[in-house]
Amino acid sequence: MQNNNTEISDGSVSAEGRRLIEGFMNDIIARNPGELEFHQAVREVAESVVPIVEATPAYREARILDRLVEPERVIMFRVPWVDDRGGVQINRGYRIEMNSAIGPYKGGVRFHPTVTLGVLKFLAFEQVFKNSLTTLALGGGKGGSDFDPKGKSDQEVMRFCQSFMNELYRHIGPDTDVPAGDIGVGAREIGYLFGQYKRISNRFCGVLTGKGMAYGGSLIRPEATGYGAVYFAQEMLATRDDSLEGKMATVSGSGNVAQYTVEKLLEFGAKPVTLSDSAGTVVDPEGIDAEKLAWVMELKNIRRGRISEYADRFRGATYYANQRPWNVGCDLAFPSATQNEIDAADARALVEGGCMCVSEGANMPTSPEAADVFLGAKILYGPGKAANAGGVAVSGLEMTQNYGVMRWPREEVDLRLRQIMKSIHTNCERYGRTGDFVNYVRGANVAGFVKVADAMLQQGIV
Ligand code: NDP
Ligand code: 2IT
Repeated sequence: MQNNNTEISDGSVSAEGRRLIEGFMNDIIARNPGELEFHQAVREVAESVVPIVEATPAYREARILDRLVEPERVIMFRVPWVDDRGGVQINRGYRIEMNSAIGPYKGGVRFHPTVTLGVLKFLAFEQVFKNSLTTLALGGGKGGSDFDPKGKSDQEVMRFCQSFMNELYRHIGPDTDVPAGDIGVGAREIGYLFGQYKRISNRFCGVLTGKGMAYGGSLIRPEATGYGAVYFAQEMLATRDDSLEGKMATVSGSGNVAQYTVEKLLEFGAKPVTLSDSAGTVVDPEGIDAEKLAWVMELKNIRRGRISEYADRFRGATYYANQRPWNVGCDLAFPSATQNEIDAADARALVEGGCMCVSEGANMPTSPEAADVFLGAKILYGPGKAANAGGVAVSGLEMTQNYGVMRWPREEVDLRLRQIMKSIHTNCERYGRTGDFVNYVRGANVAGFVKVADAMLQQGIV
């Protein structure tokens, strides 16, 4: 790691570095008013990479960082659809094509009422660094809508997806932009989106990932994000000669990422004790075992019910309305719901409750103040752009299989996923280690940045 007048020897930023970061952030805030999550994501990266930029004249002169924070393209569109009662509904659709320096735009689509331009810009920005870390040729993008699939019939979801694709199709393609799932977008929605793309374009191709196994999907893609977050925790624990075996784990969310996090934790002999949704948390001191997990998967993926029902079904479990899982004492925490779901008080409760390792399945679940608590306590803290990169990595493997018109067996995809998570960990260590502590936040930001920055330099001012 370079030493210069913006950085001091323990890797922290000097007074001069801080002045540069504040100037940069003032500009970001003025140019992107009201986009709080975007400001937050950019600041975290700037804190890590400004010293590198200042020490590398070529980056500075080519204004790499100023270009990285400006999306290459933002598409916003009207999504009109007709509900089951014949009423006209209007939502807003988006696709942020953030950076294509190292590959086609790649990233999920989120359907949730909290979706705004600023939320999607933060997610697209994170995706650029995450995708760079995967070692694959994937640029960064994100899309979505303020549509809420909750309480909608399958027919309504289908009509919405078709209308969304009626505009999106002209902007995407297997070598330009390849969307996938995220919150509110799973196998059902990807199926409807793919069907409509194929119908309009008359092409059958790998334009989306997370596809069903019957039409070009990859084995292990549904599991990949959760499995990857657990593999990343395993790598972090190994640096302290420790393992997952016998550890008590809190998990938030109860969707795709949370479910497969629990599945992999069980395989490694850990004991997951919580799940949650936006209404509350369920705590099961006896542990969520394979049978209970199968019930949760049926509840969430088929019946589309609420996690509160778990406590009605399983004796010994308790449901806490409007609570998050972070007050439950644990060894490991896997935030797997949404952004900013751990605040400073939650982080302190985790550390005081004995938590030694946090592996983020969700994107930016930890507030900046909470991240400071984890870093200050020197626990193992794997930020989302490293820890949850397994999902997009297996999306990249799905693209490879589609290009080759082939399918790898489950064991092969899982092995590649493990290798990718291991290499992400090694890369974070390389840029984040100071003495015997690894700052994975800095490691992930710098490792992700350097590859994209070098590609941008080589491609000229575009
Ligand atoms: P799902 O839609 O399958 O599940 C989302 C879960 O999070 C639900 O339990 C949901 O509860 C909860 N949740 C959503 N919004 C909120 C909120 N505002 N407050 C509290 N809880 C909330 O999504 P995923 O599991 O796919 O995504 C979870 C996280 O993982 C997101 O941050 C996503 O960006 C990230 N991620 C996902 C990847 C993937 O491959 N799917 C890859 C990498 C990261 P409720 O039902 O009440 O809304
Ligand atoms: O945040 C993410 O990395 C995702 N939602 C998955 C993106 C993808 O293209 O698989």
